Amino acid sequence: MIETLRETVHEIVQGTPVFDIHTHLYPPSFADLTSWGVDELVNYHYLIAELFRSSPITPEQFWALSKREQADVIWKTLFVENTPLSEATRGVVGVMTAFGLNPASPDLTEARAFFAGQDPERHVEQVLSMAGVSGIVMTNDVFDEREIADWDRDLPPHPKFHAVLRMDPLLNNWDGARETVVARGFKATPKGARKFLDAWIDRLKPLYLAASQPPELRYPENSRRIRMLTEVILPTCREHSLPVSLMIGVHKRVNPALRDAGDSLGHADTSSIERLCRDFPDNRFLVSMLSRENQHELCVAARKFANLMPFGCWWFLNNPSIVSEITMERIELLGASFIPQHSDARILEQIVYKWAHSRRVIADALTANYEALQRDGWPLTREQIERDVKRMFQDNFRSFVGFKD
Ligand code: RAT
Ligand code: ZN
Repeated sequence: MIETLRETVHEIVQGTPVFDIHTHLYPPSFADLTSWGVDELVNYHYLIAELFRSSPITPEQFWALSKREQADVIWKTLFVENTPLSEATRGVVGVMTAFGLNPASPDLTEARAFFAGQDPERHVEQVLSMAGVSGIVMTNDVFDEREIADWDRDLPPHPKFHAVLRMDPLLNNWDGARETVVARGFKATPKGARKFLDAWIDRLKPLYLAASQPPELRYPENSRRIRMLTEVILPTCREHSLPVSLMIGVHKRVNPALRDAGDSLGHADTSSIERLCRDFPDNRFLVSMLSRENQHELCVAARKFANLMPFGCWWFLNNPSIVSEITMERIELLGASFIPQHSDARILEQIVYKWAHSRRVIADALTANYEALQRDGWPLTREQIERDVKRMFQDNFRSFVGFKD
């Protein structure tokens, strides 16, 4: 098996459908929120951040342009005048190639015509199949007006798009959150916030509750954030038997002029996560941390607490060299008991490149560890590899959230 091990692992990893546990994608029925096509792809906020490093355009001038004009500026700067070497630019190249479009085109005319000709529903099915994705987990921010408007239209659920109740303002900005809680008919009290969450859980049927957190998250702490977490969110999760996802390490708007592209990161405190897992053994915590420096600590914390599930290589970590390093240390410390990746896609077609890139790196990391295992005398079989990959791509998440379909 040694000679063909790499090919076998790659083949299995390519062929195993993945459940994409955190995205910002929506089905076509969410008219204002669904996002696909070349103008959106090129306007990805990861690329907007890169634009200003290679063009004299100022953020103010950029934001004054129409979306189409913005895409044209980014295309000319990052793809015509420069080589698309970065992960985010390479991603656009991969998507164009996957759809048979010329990634070295001087402009976006051909790509625009191609995407304009797609039927949205059929396109979603095709993209999911190209990416090898069996299910998409959305991010449903119940403090976002557009999101609320779509849910209030009582849209029929899409069989492949699953809801997540996202609630950052409850933890990070109670003064803003209370207005929404009151507007939905609940009191601006911990009890009211709980009822607000109960009502949204009934409506969304989410797979988990989620919030992004700054690196300053500390537990225990005498703060509004920690009271909201321990007295409202964790009891609600227990009552509904849902995990909470904490995505930790974001410094919002370090450069406000860049808007969504202006966020950065910081090193967070992993021992606070350990204390939460210890003090709330009946809660389950899905945790992703943004700083590279937190990754080893998070693996060690997960060895101590089975109610902690590390997931994904998030945002600034989703680059092949870092995904490789993180996946290796996770396998070495946790075996197959973690969720290696999520796409975080904001634009539908991104799942094609994000999963292609991640699969390649995950397969290489698995190959290295299977090779070592064989060297130590283990009789490795194809069925074992299939079982491990399925566990990482599907089963760990399904059993952690209690999802069956
Ligand atoms: O990766 C991203 O696109 C970020 O802007 C965030 O959306 C982050 O993933 C989040 O969910 O907060
Ligand atoms: Zn995200």
